[in-house]
Amino acid sequence: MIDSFQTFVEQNELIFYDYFKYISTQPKKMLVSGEIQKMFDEFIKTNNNYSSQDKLKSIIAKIEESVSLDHTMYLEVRQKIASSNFYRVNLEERIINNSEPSEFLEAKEFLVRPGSISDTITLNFKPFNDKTPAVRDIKSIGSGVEYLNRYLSSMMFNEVEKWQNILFDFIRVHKYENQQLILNDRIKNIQHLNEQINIAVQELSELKKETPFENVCHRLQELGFEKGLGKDVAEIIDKLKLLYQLLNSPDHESLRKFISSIPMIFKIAIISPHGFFAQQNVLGKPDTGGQVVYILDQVKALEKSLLESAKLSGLDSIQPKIVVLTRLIPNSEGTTCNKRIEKINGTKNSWILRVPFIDKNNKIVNDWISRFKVWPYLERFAEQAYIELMAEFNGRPDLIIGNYSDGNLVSFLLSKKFKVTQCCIAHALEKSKYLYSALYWFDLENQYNFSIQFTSDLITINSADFLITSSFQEIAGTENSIGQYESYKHFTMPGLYRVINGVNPFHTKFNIVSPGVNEKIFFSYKKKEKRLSKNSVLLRQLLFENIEAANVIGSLKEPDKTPLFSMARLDRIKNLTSLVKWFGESKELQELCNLIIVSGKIDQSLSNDDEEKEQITLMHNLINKYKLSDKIRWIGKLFNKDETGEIYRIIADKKGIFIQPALFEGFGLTVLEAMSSGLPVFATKYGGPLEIIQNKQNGFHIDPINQLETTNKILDFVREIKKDPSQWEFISKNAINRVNEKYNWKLYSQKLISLAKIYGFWKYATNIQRADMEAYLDLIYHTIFKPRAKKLES
Ligand code: UDP
Ligand code: LCN
Repeated sequence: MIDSFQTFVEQNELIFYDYFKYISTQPKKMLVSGEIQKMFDEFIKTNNNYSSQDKLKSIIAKIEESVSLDHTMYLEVRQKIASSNFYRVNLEERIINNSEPSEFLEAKEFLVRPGSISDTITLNFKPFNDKTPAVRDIKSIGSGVEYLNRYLSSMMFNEVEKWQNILFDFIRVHKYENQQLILNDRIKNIQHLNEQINIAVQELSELKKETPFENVCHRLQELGFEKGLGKDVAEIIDKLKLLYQLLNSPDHESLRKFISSIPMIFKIAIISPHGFFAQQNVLGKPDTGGQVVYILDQVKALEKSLLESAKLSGLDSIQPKIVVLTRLIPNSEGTTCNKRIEKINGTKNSWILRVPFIDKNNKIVNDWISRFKVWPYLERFAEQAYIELMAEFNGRPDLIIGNYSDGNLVSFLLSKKFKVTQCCIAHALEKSKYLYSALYWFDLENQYNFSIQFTSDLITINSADFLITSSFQEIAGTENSIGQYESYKHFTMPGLYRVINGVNPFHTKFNIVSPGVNEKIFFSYKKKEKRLSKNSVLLRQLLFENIEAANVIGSLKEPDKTPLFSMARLDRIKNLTSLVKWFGESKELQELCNLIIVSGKIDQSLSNDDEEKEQITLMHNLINKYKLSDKIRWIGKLFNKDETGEIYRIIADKKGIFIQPALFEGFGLTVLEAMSSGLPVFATKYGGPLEIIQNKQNGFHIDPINQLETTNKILDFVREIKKDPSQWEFISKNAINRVNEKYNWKLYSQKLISLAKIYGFWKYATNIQRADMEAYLDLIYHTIFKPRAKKLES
């Protein structure tokens, strides 16, 4: 935007102030972007003096929120992606002034809970955020490591001596258990290191390139070098030269290359406490979905990369180890979640380690608990896990990866205790899923405990050494919508605290590293030779042939109609009940299609999750209300992954469509799975799918709030493919290509390990500077998080 908002208002004062006045006289005193734009259209319609102009509309579309209090209006204007300005408009004097986020937040507090302002403390992260490097332009958001490398190498260049010493000390720290790596203490200082590099390079250059490390290890040790530089002479020379260059004329490329090649990650702890974490029979249970799938695939890919890089460094004898730490659930509902330890299939040395929750009376908690209620148990869980991880790893891990709010909190506690690098993965930040979830936290507290969860998120976002996200929008949204992390920048929970600069989306700690799909399980429906034929027949019968089964509702009268398919946990946000309603209210959809849903359970008495129970009842009511029983198959069964893969392909055999109607989706693995199977996908435009799918090229965006538009979009496509089946083929082929090109576990794991090393170096180099932020976070943990979590248990 060329003009600043304020200037633009002043230049067009007549229309703007009249429009602001119009908004302020509406009964709703607090509005969000969509409502503000809609009101502009209404204003123009009811006011003959003005006409709508595109420029004006585009400026109004930048207003993120408005609050009207008497004759004053407060505005948050998101001028650019991830950057907001605040304004105060005096409606009587027709003046607009710059304002502060705190004033805007206080206006909201006044509206929602008058009297709470003085009880609401201010948490301000600006002083800490200002001290850390940040990318400058929007395009670089989520590519933090590239900027950090440049920043670091320029510091090294400017303060050569200081940084040579930091690097020297850093390299010398590296050990695997008791085995020293890379440098030993024969090398005393930088000058000595430079000399020894020159001697080593000169002597090694006289040998054959393929001479293995073992043949030169004695001489290298005498010179001060240890294992870990490479498997043969060629690689050792390369590495030594790179180190020499980095010490004497650093640049970002040599820094990245050298640090990424140091063998420093062998043991990884991945933390994921909530839900049922197991390898079979769990997907689709409450709180148990994409995160489990993501982590199991991630572990396999990470282990492979760790093994490859150990081999390259000449450390074949080292066996990397990955432990997924989760909760042990004694009443495990037929799963393996009551077992302490379980090997992860297809890995050499990766494990699921389960530690139970202990209550305040020191008793083990026996049953599953909703992810919204786990907070009181996490500190005790972390303490016990610390002991068990120490034993499992025979020391400390080299990297801790937290998952979702609860896993990140445990990871914060453990990384502090182990003094290791902390990586944070959100998967889905609850804050963005519910409109005004922070502002109305008080009313939602009984069900969701957002005051605890958002405090936990604030702590972990700020404590993490680096964060990885699956998409750009997760960090900073789009031109028109705010990012999931960005939503933590300024917010208020009246009566508790208001947050200023809680997160900086431009921070270099943000990196986009998208997950992939397991290619052995999710592949094109056309690859007949890879498909399991026995499985396929049974599943086809279950989906289409109306075989009686205890966990199925509906039987298809005309099984050959185009199948509209959806699969998700039966959670309110997944919005499957709206899909049933859309189907129920469109006669034409019913004429052309059947609806196939795989989700949850069909018997609500078998569920112990309140939301799932509510959704089951609603599903039944809708099916009855719209008399859908001969046009729908609702299968309430948990499938294993290979079965799920085949289900998507069977739907694709029938030229079906996958629909993902969520009100909000953090990322959306089902979208990737369906696309890689060759299904045209219609998925929500709120969240990750907006970025996965390129509208009309390899799938379609839908607005789940707009029933008519969504139904018409699906209908248009169904009509079109009836006339011209090549349209289905076109989207199907593009969908497969999109996933193949963009979402890949191998790239993911290489990138993640490289990030862990670079941020590990950065942490090492800047440890002292972080003390003030750590103290601030500790204060928040002990004075806000902990008492609130404790209260949940009493
Ligand atoms: N899933 C499944 N059965 C179900 C529901 C879901 O196997 O009944 C799997 C699905 O294949 C996907 C994951 O669970 O791998 C859901 O991931 P997604 O990211 O779409 O959503 P989440 O559940 O994590 O919010
Ligand atoms: C959790 C979610 O809700 C999904 O949107 C993600 O795809 C999944 O985790 C994996 O990150």
